[in-house]
Amino acid sequence: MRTVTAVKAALTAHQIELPSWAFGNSGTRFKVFSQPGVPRTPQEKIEDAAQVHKFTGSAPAVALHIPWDKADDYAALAAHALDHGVRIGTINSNTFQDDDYRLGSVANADPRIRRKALDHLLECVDIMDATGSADLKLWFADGTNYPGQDDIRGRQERLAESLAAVYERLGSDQRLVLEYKLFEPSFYSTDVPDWGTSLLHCLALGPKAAVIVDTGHHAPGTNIEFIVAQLLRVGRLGGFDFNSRFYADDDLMVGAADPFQLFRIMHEVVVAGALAPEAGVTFMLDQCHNIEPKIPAQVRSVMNVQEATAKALLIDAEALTAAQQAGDVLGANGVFMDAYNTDVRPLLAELRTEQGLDPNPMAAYAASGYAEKIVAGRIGGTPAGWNS
Ligand code: RM4
Ligand code: MN
Repeated sequence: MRTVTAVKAALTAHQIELPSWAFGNSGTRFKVFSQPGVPRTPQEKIEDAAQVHKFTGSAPAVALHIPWDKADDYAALAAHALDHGVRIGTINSNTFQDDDYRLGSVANADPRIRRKALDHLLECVDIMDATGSADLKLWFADGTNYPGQDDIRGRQERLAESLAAVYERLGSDQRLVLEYKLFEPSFYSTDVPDWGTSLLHCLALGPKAAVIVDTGHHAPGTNIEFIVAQLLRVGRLGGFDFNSRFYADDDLMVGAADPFQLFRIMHEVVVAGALAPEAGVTFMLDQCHNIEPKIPAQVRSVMNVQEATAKALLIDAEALTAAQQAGDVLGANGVFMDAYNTDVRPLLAELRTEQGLDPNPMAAYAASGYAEKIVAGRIGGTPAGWNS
């Protein structure tokens, strides 16, 4: 069993990456509710992300989404992040918000549109060069709505060709990470619907390609920790887009809908030794805060991940293995549940105090006055949101 010191050391090393878009306005297809004080620029999104790191000590990277975070000077944007105590992480591409992509982007039958999508992805790698980002995250809305609409195999070939061109452009320290999603916006066939399809493309590309597991992108009831274990086994888990869902891709706060599932996922990460940054698994949040205030929602999400991680680290590995090997079904499950049912909040509060942080990040952020400051100060300009 890990000592408390070892658990704290593992939690200290664990890093969570924040999505810039969580700080802008968002909503459903029915309505985007605007909140006062939301950022108007990528710089302001980074400043808000830096607040989350300031109060949790565990969120030192912020992912960008291009073109939502388009900037004239990306090296300057990276310097701005460093000035605020964070760094730019994953670069997320966007090939789903242009009229040209009605029938798809990199898998489109039209070579002109495929070229346009590829050029965008290559531009994202240029941005990574400027920001020092290691990962290019690809999620494609590509697919079809009606049987017979397009050739399913042909679309895979076109996709593979585009991916190979991006892969070719990567530097030695850069990765392509390919995210899957079972449906939406395509309703009949999606070109990268599952981890198997993503993995097949990654294997064909080479070692710098890995799969992203977005926890909201599965059919209800899917055993996500099994997928995580499988990808870790073959060294192809690039990272997570964490969020929670009750129905489809709800993008709610991670750990809100199903903290037990998050614990089971983190257990697979811990047993694979994949928690520390050197393991090459990114722990990103991909969330939208439609009705709740955004910065504290991100703070809460980071805390939820930390709580699940702490519980996973507290599993008595020797006792678990012994029970498993003895075929002791109830004993093994008991060891597992004992860890899950441990209240780790005092341990995390103690760790934060040792790190020079406030033991209660939610209260500390609320008392800091930052929320009032941005509401008063961010007047004029266009609030950031999905379409800006
Ligand atoms: C997609 C997917 C991507 C995210 C976009 C906004 O459903 O989860 O990761 O960048 O939404
Ligand atoms: Mn995602």
